[in-house]
Amino acid sequence: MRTDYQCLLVEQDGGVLTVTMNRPEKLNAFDDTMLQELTEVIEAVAQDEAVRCLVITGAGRAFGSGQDLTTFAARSATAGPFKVSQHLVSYHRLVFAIRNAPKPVVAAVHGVAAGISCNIALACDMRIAADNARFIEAFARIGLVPDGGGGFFLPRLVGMGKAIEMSMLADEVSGPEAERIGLVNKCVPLAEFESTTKAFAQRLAKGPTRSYALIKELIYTSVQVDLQTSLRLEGELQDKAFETADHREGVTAFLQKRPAQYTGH
Ligand code: T3D
Repeated sequence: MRTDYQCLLVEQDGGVLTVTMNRPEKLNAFDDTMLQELTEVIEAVAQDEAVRCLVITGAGRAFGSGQDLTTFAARSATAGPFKVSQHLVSYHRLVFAIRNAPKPVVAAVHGVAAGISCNIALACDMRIAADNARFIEAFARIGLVPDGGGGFFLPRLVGMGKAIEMSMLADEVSGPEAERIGLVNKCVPLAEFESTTKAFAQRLAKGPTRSYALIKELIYTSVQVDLQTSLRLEGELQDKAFETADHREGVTAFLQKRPAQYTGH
C-alpha cells in the first residue's frame, strides 16, 4: 500500500486503514491533488485483502471545508468557458470508489464538515461524529446546489423535509443533532472520539468482510428498486454468502459455543 501522499496521511493498524486528509491550514479543503489521492487510495484499498475496514478523517481541527474556494477565484480569472459538471466527474469517481469498495468505509468527523466534504462523509457506509462536529451543506451559502451525491444521500438519511432545510438554509448541524436525525450513527464526546473510532473500526475489520460487501450491495441496491427485484437480489447474494468460509465459521462457532474467528473469506 502506497503511503507517500502529498495531501494524505495513511496508516494501517491490523485490518484498519486510516486515511487522514491533510491540508489543515485550509481545514482540509479539497484541491485537485487531495481529491486524486483520496480516490486512488480508496480504489487501491478495494483490491487489498489485508485492509478490512477503511476510516476517512481529517487532520487538525476539522474533517473538511469542501472544495478549496481559492480555485473558484482562479477559474473565474481564467479565460474560456468552464463547466463545473466536468470537474464533478472526479468527485463522482471518489463517491463510487467509496460505495463500491467491498468492505466498510467509515467517516470519522470532528469539527467542520462543509460542502462536498460533508457529502463525502455521507457517501461513507457509516459515520462517527465527535460532539464538536459541525455538518454544513454550505452550497446555498454561495449560490450552489449540493453536489458530490448530497442530493442523493441526504434525503435517504434524514428524510425529504430535513434534507431541503439543510440544503436551503445551510445552517450548521451539530454532532448530537446529527445523531438525533440519523445523519450519523454515533456521536461521542471529543475526548472519546479517537478511541471510539478505533474500537468501531477494529470490530468491523474482524467481521465477515465478504458478507459486509454483499450487505452493501443489497442495501444500496434495495433503496432504488422494487420489492420483487430486491428479493431476487437477496437470494443471489445469500447464495454467495452461503459459500463463504466466514459463514461456515460463524455456524461452527455458534454450535461450539465460542466467539467466531472471521478471516474475511
Ligand atoms: O469545484 C467544483 O467541483 C464544485 C464543487 C463545489 C463543492 C463545494 O464544496 S462548495 C462549498 C465550499 N465550501 C464552503 O463554502 C465553506 C467555506 N468555508 C467556511 O464557510 C468556513 O471556513 C467554515 C464554516 C468551513 C469554517 O469556519 P471557521 O470559522 O471554523 O474557520 P475559518 O477561519 O473560516 O477557516 C480557517 C482557514 O481555512 C481560513 O484561512 P485563514 O484565514 O486562516 O488563512 C479559511 O480561509 C480557510 N478555509 C476554510 N474553508 C476553505 C478555506 N480555504 C479555501 N477553501 C475553503 N473551502
